[in-house]
Amino acid sequence: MGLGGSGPTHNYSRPMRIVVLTGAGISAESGVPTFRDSDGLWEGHHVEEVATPEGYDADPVLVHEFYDARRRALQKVEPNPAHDALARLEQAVGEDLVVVTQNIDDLHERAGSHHVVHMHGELLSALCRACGSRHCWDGDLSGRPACPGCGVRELRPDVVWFGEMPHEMERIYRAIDDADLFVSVGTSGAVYPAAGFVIEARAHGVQTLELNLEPSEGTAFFDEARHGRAGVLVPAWVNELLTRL
Ligand code: BV8
Repeated sequence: MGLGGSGPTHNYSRPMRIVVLTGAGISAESGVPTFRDSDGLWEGHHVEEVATPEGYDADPVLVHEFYDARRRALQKVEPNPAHDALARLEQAVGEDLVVVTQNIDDLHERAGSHHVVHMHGELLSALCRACGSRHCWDGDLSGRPACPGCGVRELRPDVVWFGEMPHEMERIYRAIDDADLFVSVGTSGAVYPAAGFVIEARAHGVQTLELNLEPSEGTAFFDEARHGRAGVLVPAWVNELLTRL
């Protein structure tokens, strides 16, 4: 395939199936803080306080304020060239590209991507703990608004907290197992099960590529790794791929 990697090559007799996993690093250049970088989101907050069901039960106001602030900040940022490049790739290959994101922002969709799986949930959605219904939500939740479905004041951020099962795991594993290429963009590889996807891909003979500012915790498992800013690496990789497709 000439992507430099020594892994399996793709014969272009059929469309190439691609899974792209994204993390906070792809939204960093849009001004969305990452988690572990020096000024990261977890700085100042203990993960178990703001991103666990137990933390929510212990202090829902603290947790709502944490997510209300991120929801407000989201409305002040825009997609960057890395998001735009993946939307362009989707235009070229359609359903043969699936973007699996750990991010709860909506920047992939705002860039024009449609086949996006939010495995850790979405900031612009509220989940009712009483009736289980989900509602598009761009306002605050700290005021404990009533659920539009059942009227009970039990709306929580519709995000996957530590200890909770990520969304659409079967669909994700199926897409990885059937893929020709697995690309990881802007993730430190510190949080599971996402951090284990490269292993799953390798186990199914899928070519693997890391695009990240620095080597991730799982960098050794990738056939090829390119380090630098997503806003540069992703458009360059997409241009390279589109010349081949
Ligand atoms: C679960 C939503 C049961 C909320 C999040 C196995 C081993 C050890 C532990 C576990 C294990 N399995 C499960 C666990 C426990 C836990 C876990 O992984 N703990 C860790 C801390 C060890 N996992 C869970 O609890 C998960 N649930 O396991 O359920 C289960 C599941 C499946 C099957 C059976 C049972 C649920 C985890 C989800 C938690 N929710 N987010 C919110 O956002 O507030 S996690 C959250 O943190 C993000 O979604 C993301 O996943 C993670 C942050 O990671 P990144 O996105 O990678 O961000 P980070 O800042 O770390 O790194 C940024 C990277 O970008 C860096 O490398 C940097 O260099 C790079 N970068 C920066 N700028 C740029 C850049 N790259 C390119 N360009 C740039 N400009």
